[in-house]
Amino acid sequence: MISRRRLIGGLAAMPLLGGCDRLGENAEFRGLLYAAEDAHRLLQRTITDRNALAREYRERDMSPVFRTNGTRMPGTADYQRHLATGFADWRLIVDGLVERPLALPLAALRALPYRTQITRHDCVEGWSAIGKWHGPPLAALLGRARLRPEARYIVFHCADMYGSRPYYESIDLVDAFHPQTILAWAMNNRPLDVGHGAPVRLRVERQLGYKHAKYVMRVEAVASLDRVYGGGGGLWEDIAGYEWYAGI
Ligand SMILES: Nc1nc2c(c(=O)[nH]1)N[C@H]1C(S)=C(S)[C@@H](COP(=O)(O)O)O[C@H]1N2
Ligand SMILES: [Mo]
Repeated sequence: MISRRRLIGGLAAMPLLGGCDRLGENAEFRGLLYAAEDAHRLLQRTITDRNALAREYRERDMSPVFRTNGTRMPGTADYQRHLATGFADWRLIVDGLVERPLALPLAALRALPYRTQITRHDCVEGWSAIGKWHGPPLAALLGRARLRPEARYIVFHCADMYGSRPYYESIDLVDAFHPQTILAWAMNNRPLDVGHGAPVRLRVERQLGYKHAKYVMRVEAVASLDRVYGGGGGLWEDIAGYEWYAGI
């Protein structure tokens, strides 16, 4: 972030311009000060917007039917084996640019403090549904794993394939630390079912449906998305030109 103090400090240390001995009367300085002020306010507003909460609804607003979309049953042998054994030896991997990589069993994930939120899911294909989600904030997991300073994006590797390509998605750290960004293990008061992304799926409530990765197997912190799969930050970004930032 631009440090306003640093800028003003730097200016104050400069020889005074135009022979004026009172800084406040120096038009050039005032112009710079206002420009910095504007930039600061603009930056502030942008940050505030990204951190604003998505609307949360009441129980009675919940959709009677919340459809499934995209993959409804991952076909890989690995996923099928986990499903058959009730995810008993499944582990959520948190790795990449972290100090302390994690391999969390489902029971450990469910034992973490969780958030409950009733939100509206909006799919680009033109449907919406309101559902209730429970799960630990992603921030809590990243806090435990301790992000390294080079980390800029969080990548979600999923169990399902689209043809020969694995489904994946990614978000930046603003969304990763947003309070409504959770790894949901329950939906509408029940353990997450296969259609909706069992055992865990991402909820990133300020963005469109395709960002909400289902069947999350691995959470990876990276410095750049360039070398992750096709470089677009997500399967649909790579193959169909979807926007990487799908803010709503
Ligand atoms: N792993 C994975 N995640 C996914 C998809 C998918 O096909 N695979 N589809 C996406 C799309 S386009 C939408 S709209 C939502 C659908 O979530 P739902 O099936 O719970 O309604 O999941 C998103 N996450
Ligand atoms: Mo979607």
